[in-house]
This record gives sequence, C-alpha cells and structure tokens, in this order.
Amino acid sequence: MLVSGQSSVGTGTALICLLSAFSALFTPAVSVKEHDFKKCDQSGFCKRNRAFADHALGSGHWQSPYNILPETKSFKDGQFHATILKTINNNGDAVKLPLTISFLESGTARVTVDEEKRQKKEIELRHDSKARKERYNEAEQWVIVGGLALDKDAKVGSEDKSQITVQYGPSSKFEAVIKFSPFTIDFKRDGSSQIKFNDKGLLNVEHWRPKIEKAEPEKEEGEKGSEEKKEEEPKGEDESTWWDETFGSNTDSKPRGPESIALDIEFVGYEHVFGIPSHAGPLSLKQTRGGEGNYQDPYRMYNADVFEYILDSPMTLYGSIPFMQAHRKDSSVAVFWLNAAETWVDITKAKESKNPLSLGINARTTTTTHWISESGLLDVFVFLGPKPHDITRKYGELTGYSAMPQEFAIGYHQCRWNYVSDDDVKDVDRKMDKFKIPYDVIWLDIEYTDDKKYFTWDSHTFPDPIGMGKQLDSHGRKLVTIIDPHIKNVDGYQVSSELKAKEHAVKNKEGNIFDGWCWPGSSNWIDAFSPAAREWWASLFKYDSFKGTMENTWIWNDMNEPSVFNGPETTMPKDNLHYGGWEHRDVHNLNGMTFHNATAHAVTSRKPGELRRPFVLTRAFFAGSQRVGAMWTGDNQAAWDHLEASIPMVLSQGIAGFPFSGADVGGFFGNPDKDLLTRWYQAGAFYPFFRGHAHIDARRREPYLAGEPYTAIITAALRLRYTLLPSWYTAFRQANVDGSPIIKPMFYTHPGEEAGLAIDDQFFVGNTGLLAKPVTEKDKLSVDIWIPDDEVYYDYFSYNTISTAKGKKVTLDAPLDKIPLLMQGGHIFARRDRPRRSSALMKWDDYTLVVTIGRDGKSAEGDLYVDDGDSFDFEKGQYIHRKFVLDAAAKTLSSTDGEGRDPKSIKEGQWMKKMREVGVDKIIIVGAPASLGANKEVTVESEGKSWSASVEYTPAAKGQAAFAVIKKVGSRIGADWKVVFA
Ligand code: NBV
Repeated sequence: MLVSGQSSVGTGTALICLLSAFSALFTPAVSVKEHDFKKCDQSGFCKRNRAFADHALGSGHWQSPYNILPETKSFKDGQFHATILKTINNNGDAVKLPLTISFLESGTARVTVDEEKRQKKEIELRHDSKARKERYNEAEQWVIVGGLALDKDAKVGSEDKSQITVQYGPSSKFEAVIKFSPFTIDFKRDGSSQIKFNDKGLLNVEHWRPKIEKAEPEKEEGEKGSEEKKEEEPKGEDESTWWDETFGSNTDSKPRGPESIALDIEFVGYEHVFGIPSHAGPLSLKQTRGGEGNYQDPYRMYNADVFEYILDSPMTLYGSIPFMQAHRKDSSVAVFWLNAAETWVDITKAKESKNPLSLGINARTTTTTHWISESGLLDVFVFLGPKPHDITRKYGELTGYSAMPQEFAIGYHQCRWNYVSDDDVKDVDRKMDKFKIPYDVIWLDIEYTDDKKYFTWDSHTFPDPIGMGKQLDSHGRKLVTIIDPHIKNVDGYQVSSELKAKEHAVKNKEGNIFDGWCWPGSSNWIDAFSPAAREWWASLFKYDSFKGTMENTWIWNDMNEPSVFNGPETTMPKDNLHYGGWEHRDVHNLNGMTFHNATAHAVTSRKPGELRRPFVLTRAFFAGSQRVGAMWTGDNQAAWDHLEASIPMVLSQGIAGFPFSGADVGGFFGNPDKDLLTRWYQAGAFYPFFRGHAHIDARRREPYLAGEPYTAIITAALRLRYTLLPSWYTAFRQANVDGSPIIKPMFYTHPGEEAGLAIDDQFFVGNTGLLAKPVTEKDKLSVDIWIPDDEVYYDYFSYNTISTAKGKKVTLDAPLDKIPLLMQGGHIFARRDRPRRSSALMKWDDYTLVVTIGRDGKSAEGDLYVDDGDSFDFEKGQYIHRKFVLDAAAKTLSSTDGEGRDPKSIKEGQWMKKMREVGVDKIIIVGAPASLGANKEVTVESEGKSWSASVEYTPAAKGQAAFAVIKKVGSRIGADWKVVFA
C-alpha cells in the first residue's frame, strides 16, 4: 500500500517510500518532482548541443561545417540524393552523411540524414555490447502508415554550382531551395520563405569515433588544484558525457559513444508555435532560453512517469508527439520530427524588421526552434499548409487518423484506485442508477489482481467477476481492467514463466532478461517490439485465458513509458536491449505505443470469429498512438490550476493528431472541494475522453456522494454530455476521416484572427458551432468569452442572443449550475434528448436536431454520423452519414446522404436495418424567422410520402431569440427527407 504524497521516485520499495516521505518533510513539494528528472544541462547531449548553439550564435563568424558534395547530388522521381560532408577538424578529416529529400504527392517534404559509417556498420561498440550498430531506422515502421508516395511531378526549377531548387506540391507552388555550402534548405510557398533548415548553422550529427583513452597526467607534488588547472587548458568539446553518463545512482554505458543529432528549424515570420505534447503549459509554446516569462529549459520529450507533475513547465510528461505547427495570421506550416529517442526543443522568437529604419514598425516575429535528439536518424517532414486543417490532414495521412472508438468509450467513465471488490463495483453501479446518473464504464485499478499479477483476480475481493460483469452488462455498461507492462517475476506465475521461457522480455545490456522494480516488486517487461511477444500477449487476453473477463471487459494500459521505479528517471536504462538489438535509448518514446498497440490488437479478437473495435486507454504515447485508442494526461492534482491546465493540454493533443484525450476529472491526487469537483465535471463533459479518477488515498467522490445541489449539477453536466453524444460521435468520425481535432482551439477554426491565436481556454466542439468555455477558477461566477467572428451566437441553454462584435469579449453569467456554452449561428447538430442510464440504452432512441439560424438569417448546415459503434462494418459502408441543410430562401430543411451515396446502393446489414426504426423526433430552430411563426404546421416529405408536423413558435423576447420547435417530425434518420416551411 502506498503512502500519500509519495515520492517522485515513482514509488516502489518500502525503503524508497520511506526515504522519499522523509525527504518530503524537508523539501518544498514542487521542487522534489523536478529534481528527479533531468534538466538539459544534466542530459549530456542536450547540454552539448546547447553549448554548440551558444558557440555558433555567439561567434559572429560561425560557418556550419556541413556541406553537400555537389558531385554526389542526383534528383529523380521526386527524390533528391546527395552526400553531406561534415568537416571535423582542420586536417581535412570529414564524415559522410547520406542525405535524402523526398517530395511526396501530398505536398509534404521529408528530409533524412544518416551516417555512412554507422549505416555500413563500420564502427565498433564498446563493452562487448550486443546492440545494433546503425542509427535507429525503424521508427517509420511503427509510425508511418501512408502518404509516402513520391511526387513524380516534382521538378528541378533551377540549379547551379551552389544550389538546386525543387518545385513541388499542389500546382508546384512549393519550393525547396537546397544550398550546398553550408548545407541549408529554405522551404518556400508562393515564393516566400516559410521554414528554414540550418539557417543558424546548428545542424549537428555526432559522428561515430573510437574512444581514445587519455592517460591521466601525473600530478606533481604541490600542483595546483584541478579546477585552476583546467582554466589553462585549451577549450575543446565537452567529452565528459560521451562514453558514459551518470544520473542519480544509474550509469548509462553508452556503447556507441556520442551520437546525437540536432538541427535549427526556423519558422519565418511565425510568432506562434503549437504542439509537441504532452506538456503542462499554454497551447502557444513559450520561449525556452530564459528571459522574463520564458522557460530556462527546452521542451523535453522523454516519456516518463512524472509523479505529481508541475504546471507551466517544459518538463517531459508521459507521452510525446514531436509534431509542431507554426501559425501566423492566415498561414500555418509544420514539422514532424520522426525520432523516438530522448528529444529536446528550444524555442526562441525574434522580432525582425524588413526595413531596418522602420524601428519595429511592421516588424514580424520569427520563431527559431532547435531540435535535439540523443540518437537515431535525422528524419523530418515539412508541411507548408496553408491552413491548420491542411496540416492536420496531411500529418494524419502519414501517421494515421484517430481510430473510430467503441461508442460507449465517449460516454462517461467512473474510475478510482480502487473499487475494492466486486460487491463494491455492483454497489456503485446501483447507486449511479438510484441517483439517475448516466455512465458507461466502471474501472478497476491494480488492486483487483492477485498480488499485482496481471491476468489474475484477487479471489477474496473479486470472487465473482463474471457476476459483476453481467450486472453491468444488463444495462449496457462495461468494465475496464488495468493491465500494465511489468510482469511480476515470481515462481508459479504462468505469465512470468512463459515471458521468460519464450524470451519475450526486454533484455539488459548484457543480453539477459532485464529485472527492475515496479508495483509487483521484482518485475520483467514484455518487449512489445517483438512480433512473437505481441502474439503471445494477444493469447493472454482470450476469454478462456483471462478468466473472469467477458465481452464487456476492456483494458487500461498504465506505466508503459515504461515506469521502472529503480531505473534512471523512473524508467528503463537506456542501454537495455529490445527486439532486433536496438537499444532502449533509440526506441524509448515508441515503447508505450508498441505496448498499447499489442493490447489493442489482443482485445480486437478474443474468441474465434470475433472482430471488434478495441478500447484501450494508454498513458504513454507517440505519434501514431491515435490509431490505437485513447490517452489521458496522467496524475494531475485536485486543484483549480490543474483543472485550468487540462484544457490547453487536451487542445494540444487534438492539434497534434491524437484528439481522444482527457484529464482525470476531479484530479488524481488530493480531495477536490465540491465546487471544484462540480466545475471539473462541467469541463470534463467537454473532454473527448471523459473519466473521473482518484488516487487510492483520496476520499470517495462518486457524483452521488457530493450531495445537493452538487449531485444534481454534476448529473446535469453528465446528461449534457449524453444528449450531445451523437454530435460527439460525429466529431470523432471527422477526426477519423481527416484528422480534425475533436475540440478545436480558436487558431484552428479562425486562423485569420490574430487576437485569437493564443487563446487556449475556450474551444469549439467538432463542427457543431458549440463554443464552450468551462469555468476553471475558484469562486468565479462569470466568464469572458472571446467572439471570433461576425456570426450570431446564442446561449445554449437560454437561447439568449449574445450581443457583441467580432473580436470582443462577452461576459456570460456562470453560477455554479451553469456551463458557459454558446451556439454559433449557421449550424445544425444532433442530440438524443431522452435521459438514460448508459449510451447503449440510447442506441435506438430518436434524434433531436438543433438548427441555429446564422446572421444572414438564411442558411445553416450540419452533419450526423452514426454506425453500430462496435464492429468494423462501417469500413464496408455500414453507416449513416447525413448532411442537413437549412435553405431559408427555398424554405426547406433537408437531409441527404453526406457523401452523396445512393441509399439503394447500400446493402443494409443488421444494424442498418434496425436503424430503420430510428427517426427524427423534433427539430428546434433557434433564431427562427418570424415567417415561421405564421405556420402552425410544416410539411415533411420523405420516401415518397408527405405528412404534416406541428410547429410551436416562441417569438423573441427580452434578449431571447425567437425559436420554433417542430414536433414529431417522424422521418427516418437514415432516409432522405425534407421539411417544407411554406
Ligand atoms: O495504478 C495506479 C495508478 C493509477 O491509478 C494512475 O491513474 C496512474 O497514472 N498508477 C498511475 C500508478 C501509480 C500512481 C501513483
């Protein structure tokens, strides 16, 4: 059992707990956590590259030593090849670095730099290491799923001795100007520079070199202290961390020596950069080289179990996506740095004036980023926009789009560490019903197992898991059980003996099975990089293998950074070895994804013939994890600032291609007061992944325990989520087909509005026009919402028209029972209004459509996507996608197939047949024109028939917009229909 407030070291042995609890008495709570993780100057390669940058930028006459050998260049079929020569000393010694620049059909460019000697394995490893000699070149296999077709139309525009210009992309509007000496690339759109590589000369590929043992100079008696002596020595490179590196009590043996790669990437004229989650800070990333309000350290990406993480920090968190967008008014560009090793990114911004005499007038800001990875290839994708949407779509083309979730997964999840017995679970389930609180899933944390042995149950506390599962299933509910990647190393536990016997575990640097410390004590880790290990893993989840699970059981993967309590920075030693001989250092940030992937694959089919969409939540992630499942932001705290921080964090996930995300509602550590808990539910109702969770030492806080008025207010927030599930699901589908974020920040929806680019506390939900700004401050009873355009906005609940102008803020009352939520005019979105206990029970309910009339009083549009929410049949056309259009001039509201499919062409399967019984119940038209008021009835036409439906019209009054409700519309949701108003 854990002690509360337990330590930064991640937990573990009683001794560690005691020591850290003891040290916590004397150290300020916040600093403890930071010190357990490296700062840049404690991470050898980061420090070296920052020093390199300081030297280059400070020298005034810096010349990058990387030059393309012109005679090696070639361009063919959309690909440019050349050798870069890195000069390493004045004796003419140089290192060859093969360069490939691929111009892809999508208009994305890819720049890859390798190192010839390592590529050809012409290097020696120290310590008899069994590691691979090459730079890690398999990240692509895990991350990239498409979009690599070369642009055969890319062509050389001009060429001379010093440079070559390649034209590519849509209508050849993009250009890459590749300069040879020094090597730089200038990516242009419509003739103007957008992104520059190595413009500042910070490209650095630490080439392989043998270790030369230097004899220790003998000390003469009476010689000065070493500190003073150093002063006299000529300054060379800092070799202190080339050959081994110690942090805390761990030493990394670094058998390949120094091997980092680094590059400066400049976003020309771009003031804002976004992305590279996960960090607990603002959406618009901060500068990192010190100065007022800036960070001192680069943003770090090294997936870690960051216990009690701090806010407003560039520290690494549990997952990493090295994808960054830059944005200025009306233009977005981006880079994706495909490297899975520890990575740091420095960000600096500089004002530069086109005209030096203009003294800052018309000066634009340019953001320079410095990317530094410990090992691997330099492999960067460049996206030239121009819209945020172009970027997320093209990034998704490469790394995949968000998976269509199980439908229940977007409902509410009730979790805590731990529900202590099957009776406890059943009791919570009954109470939620008693209080009429909707929820879909209840979760079991690690205590359900027999002694932390995954795939087992504690037979005293969970004697009848199937009985428990059945109770849940009887009203459509699910169970999620946790399965972590560390396997208890103990005799008599079959999973452990198989893991070891079949050699499916991660190895240490000597090539023996790595043993570390985690929840179960001594543990081994499954190596999910190995195909055989993944197949074995899949076998463990079969219903007849993981006894006690059934069709409504799903999985939660925690600790997959991986968290190793006694490892360096609470993770695995970097010189551990994975399948294929790759060092852990090379693949660290991929590790969580491979495990998540293996689990998702496992639960897709747990008995012969079964094929279902998996639901697996992960804590660690990388680019591509969006194809697998959902993530959450880890161990936050029950504090207002953590609630506030969760919104930019979730927004950041969305724009980095992994939108199925959420934070622990209520805060993991600590006990939220009732106001905070209530406000958190109101915010959580707008996270794509909506789960309440609490630490084992936190008091119980199921919504019904809050008492009135809190329980009723929380229930209302949950109901709001449930009524809007059809629209949420539609937003998930959009993410699935084109990479759209599910909740969207202002810069994404209104890229032309400069004042909104950095706003990260309000967002739109999908394409619904719903604009939410959850209250995240204590005792705050109003919020100021920034209005991004000239549209009309209505209050979601009262239909009051919001009177303000574009670019202004409007103050909205937000007493505790009110979620600030506006509806932008011009949209149509779907709801299911009948309150039920779970999403499964709403499956066949009729729909309500809400139409918000836009400022022009004319048109409104929207979408609805529905499928069976469980199988992959949607991939074979088994779905309903409606496009709704209100045409005020024609006085019609119509529903047609969203993709123009002929309904007759779709062979209806079982689910679609059943959906024939589901219809449109009512249509609410907010801002309805007075002409509608004249009608008591409208005509509905569908499937060759027509009938009338009654209209109830409420004229505008006291700030409230007029609205009309068309009742009992009666058309089938899947059919074409038209409502005629005249
Ligand atoms: O499995 C226990 C917890 C879990 O509740 C939490 O959500 C994870 O982020 N887990 C971390 C391990 C230990 C946390 C102190």
